Amino acid sequence: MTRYWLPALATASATALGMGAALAAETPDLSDPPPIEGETLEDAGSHTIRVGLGLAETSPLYISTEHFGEILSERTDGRIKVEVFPNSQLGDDAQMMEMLQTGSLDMTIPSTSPATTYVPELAVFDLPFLIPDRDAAVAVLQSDVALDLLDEFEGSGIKALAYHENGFRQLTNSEKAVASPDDIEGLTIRTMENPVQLSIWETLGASPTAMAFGEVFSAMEQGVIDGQENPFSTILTSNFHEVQDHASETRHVYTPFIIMMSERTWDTLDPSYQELVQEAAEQAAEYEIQLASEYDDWSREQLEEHGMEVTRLDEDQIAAFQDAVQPVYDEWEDEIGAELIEEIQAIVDDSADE
Ligand code: KDG
Repeated sequence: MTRYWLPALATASATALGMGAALAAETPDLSDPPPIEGETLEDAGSHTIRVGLGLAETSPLYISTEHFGEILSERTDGRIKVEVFPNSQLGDDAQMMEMLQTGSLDMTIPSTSPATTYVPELAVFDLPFLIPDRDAAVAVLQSDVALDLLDEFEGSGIKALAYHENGFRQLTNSEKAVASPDDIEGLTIRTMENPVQLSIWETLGASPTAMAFGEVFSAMEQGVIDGQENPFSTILTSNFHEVQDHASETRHVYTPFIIMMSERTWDTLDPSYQELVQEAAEQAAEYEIQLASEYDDWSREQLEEHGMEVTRLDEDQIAAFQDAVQPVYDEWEDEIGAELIEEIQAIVDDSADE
């Protein structure tokens, strides 16, 4: 087990970026990364790969991306180096994907939600309460149906390598404890840049506004918005509890991340290196999903220790939210594709039977 401590320098840069005065300094006890196996590749040139992330240094995403770098470095005798830039330093998800297209950035790991600009069917992940638990999530992410969506990036200038977990999204706000859909009425909620996400919160009676992740902390601090929604690990590692008193365990959406590379960078790599990058992305994804699971309950407890009121919802309360957002399915079914939605639902049902 390993505990990661946050470097002082990173705290300073995060503060400058408006991510909160001090980042959470600690992580839970985390599994060590799996041993790096496989031969060292023959010399096929040297590369430095820059990866931009929206999340902080203590996030499962950052830690697994460091592991991705270690795999590449070790298997190429240091000839491939990976530099990771957290906290939206290089841009937000949408901007960083554009940078991949132009080749001004090598890699990023955005949520699927803003990536629907490139592959509209990814909006299936934005549908509320589609994925009920982590077993179902992992089954979906490993399915051919989901993996085929990664191939759809072909021709966009982006090479999509693998899914990572972001986690179940939970609502936070600065106004009141939310236990039922009625409590949402009138709240101004930040959503990811995605029309289905906006539709969820409109349907629930909120005033949603789409915003890049890097702007969320300041918007909440300045009272521009009342709340936002993200997994507990992100709420904690981005210090949202400093500006939000209430959280509700709504688990309303499970949108994964996609680890992606600029096609321009990809094309500069020798085929042996390309194969290694693909392998390392999949190994890092597996490690990240493990870390994300270790963060879940721990993050919620830490938030409570930091004084946040976390409202847990029982099955009936969750069902009330589920009923309230049904119109979102009616609105988006044709656009996303009824067949795709059914395929994902079938994978979810099968995972429950196992
Ligand atoms: O690196 C990923 C983040 O930029 C972002 O996708 C986090 O879930 C997120 C959000 O709410 O924007």
